[in-house]
Amino acid sequence: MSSENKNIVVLISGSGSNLQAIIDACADGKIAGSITGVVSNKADVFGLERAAKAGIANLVLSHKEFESREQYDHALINKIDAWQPDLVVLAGFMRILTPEFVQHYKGRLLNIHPSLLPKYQGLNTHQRALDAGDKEHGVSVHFVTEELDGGPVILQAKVPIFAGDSVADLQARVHEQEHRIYPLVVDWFCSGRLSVGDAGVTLDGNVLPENGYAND
Ligand code: NHR
Ligand code: GAR
Repeated sequence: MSSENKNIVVLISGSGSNLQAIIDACADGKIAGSITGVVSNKADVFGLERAAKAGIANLVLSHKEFESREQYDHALINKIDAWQPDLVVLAGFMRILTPEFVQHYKGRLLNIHPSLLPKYQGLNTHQRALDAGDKEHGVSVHFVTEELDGGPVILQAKVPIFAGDSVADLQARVHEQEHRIYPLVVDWFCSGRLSVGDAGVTLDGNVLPENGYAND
């Protein structure tokens, strides 16, 4: 394990099961970093309890208290930067971020999106995959850019869709994969193996293909 110890800030809006997966991986020494703070845009979500239980600084910054997205994101930047992040991780964070925010964390902002990007950018991905009659679905970890769910993909995991699956079935199957791949990608970044530049995403000095690492 690397001796580096990067600061990670995680943004959530809900249950925080991906936050928990990252907390657990840090505790197990599987991530060359530690979470220095958690922000939720929603009060009373379970993810905040997870952070508190792990002894991680956390706060609510409600978008409802701001007149514009620009003002909200400006305040969000100030809160996040107080924790001196090397990496900012969106883990079920449900607010679209302004270009100013994205630019500020350029190259150190990750998202996990519940579809096989570029399919199903935006919301309700599980329902849309079912409606389309897809035979497979999955999840993508990507660097965030101004283009919503359009930033370069780092790693994807696929799951099958079975006849009769409900949204809840599919969501549970995807979640299982999310909890495997997100901590892994966070560690790649923290241990200095992963970066993004003009050539695209680089892992261990190799530029990755469009769909990320080892995607068939
Ligand atoms: N911001 C930028 N600039 N680029 C991305 O790729 C982003 C982003 C912010 C969030 C996560 C994303 C996802 O994985 C994400 C990626 C929220 C919405 C949305 O429509 C869309 C995509 C994602 C997150 N949010 C509504 C809004 O008006 C609010 C919806 C709600 O509160 O339930 O911001 O899917
Ligand atoms: C995850 O499935 C994540 O992929 C998805 O929200 C869930 C959050 O779960 N993200 C989005 O839909 C972003 N628009 P969690 O709070 O238990 O980590």
